[in-house]
Amino acid sequence: TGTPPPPGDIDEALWRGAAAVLGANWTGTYTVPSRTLYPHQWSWDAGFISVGLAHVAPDRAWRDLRSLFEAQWPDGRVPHIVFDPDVTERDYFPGPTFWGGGGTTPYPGAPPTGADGVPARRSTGIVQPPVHALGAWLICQRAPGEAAVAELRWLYPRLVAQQEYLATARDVGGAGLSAIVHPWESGLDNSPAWDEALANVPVDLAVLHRYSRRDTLVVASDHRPTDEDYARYLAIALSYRDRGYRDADLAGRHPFLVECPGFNALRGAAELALARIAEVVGADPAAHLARAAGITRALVDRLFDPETGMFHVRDLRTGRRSPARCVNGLLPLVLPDLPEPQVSGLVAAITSPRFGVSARMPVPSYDRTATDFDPYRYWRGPVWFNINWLLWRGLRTHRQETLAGTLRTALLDLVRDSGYYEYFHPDSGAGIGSPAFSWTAALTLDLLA
Ligand code: 9WN
Repeated sequence: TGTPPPPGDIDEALWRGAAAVLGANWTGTYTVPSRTLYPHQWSWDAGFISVGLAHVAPDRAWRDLRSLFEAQWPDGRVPHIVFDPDVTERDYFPGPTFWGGGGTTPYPGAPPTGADGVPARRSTGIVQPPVHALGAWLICQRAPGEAAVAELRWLYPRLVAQQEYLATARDVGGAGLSAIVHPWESGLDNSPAWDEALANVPVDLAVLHRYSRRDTLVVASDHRPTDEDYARYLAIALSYRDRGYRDADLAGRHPFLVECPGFNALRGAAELALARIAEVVGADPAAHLARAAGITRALVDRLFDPETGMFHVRDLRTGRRSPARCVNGLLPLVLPDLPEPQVSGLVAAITSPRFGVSARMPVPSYDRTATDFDPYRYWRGPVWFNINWLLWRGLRTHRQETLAGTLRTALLDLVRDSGYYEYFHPDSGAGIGSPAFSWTAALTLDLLA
């Protein structure tokens, strides 16, 4: 079928199945996360997908990232969704009309035209974790050559602008960490990490009822965020949108401003990937290395709790760190310069009954021992592939080879038994959410290779 054969002695059926999912979700210029649930391009999905495409179709991996960065805003932000003009408004909510405020210009501050002068695809005005520099670096490692260098030359200034935006406009707390302005920006939408900060956002179901959710028509509603969650998501998005997606004075007026350890750890990892890319394109890596070191320091100072041994989100409106133990609090493990006490804390958490990596099951999205742990509801319990892939890399970075090997086996068993699902039940391993999910397939390829 044109898919390159799997390297060496690996599970060929799993490899071909994963490649087929990516093939089916390819639109010609980018990959959708899922045909049924997410029919547009998502930002951090594109980063993970590029890592998998690098193994089977490197040209598509580069094209995917290009498609996303063609929709980058002049201020450097990379939108969390870039909408496909051929998909109807009914097929995903909230769609381009919501984000654009219904006006004729797509959105304030956004680029009026895209590549080659064609009208830009419309987008949201919020962002997602910046995993794209890591993706670009991994494509280049997997498929080096002149074409890769040319792609890196095109991407490098754009990746730098993305990081610059996050480091300046979004440093609302002034301590070197980026704030997210919406739970969707974290990628872990309804994680208990946001519960405290969201409690201060009033629920107005009338706003939600002006629209209609589409996700719960496709997936069981008790596997998705609640209507109360969605009412708050809309209120926060409208607050940002109605002020033109401007970041000045966020501290005084925006209802949701939180520092997330996962988001910032990935920003640090992006700076380290940019340092490697800089060497290839003839730029100076020093500033990237310095910025990465600063992010690690700020994470340790502001978000690490020595009592729990892990990282927690901080609400900038109250100054409080959330007590919830969520999987984004383990992600700083991806940082190679994380000091020893923090590495030990995270490894202890990962092996504890709260998150316990056993040979059978990868890390759940939330503390298994918490009273509100919910094995079905999205980011409040189920196992997610992208997060576990990041933890697998983090464990290897810190020479935890045995644990990394256990995690890899558990991840591959999960897809072999259940399929390339969006998320998985943390006890039975049953697939939940969308089947044929792109990042699960993409990262399966990377784990196998
Ligand atoms: C909102 C696409 C995205 C992922 C997110 C995941 C989910 C969207 C939704 O799907 O979020 O952005 O509609 O639920 O939480 O991480 O990028 O796969």
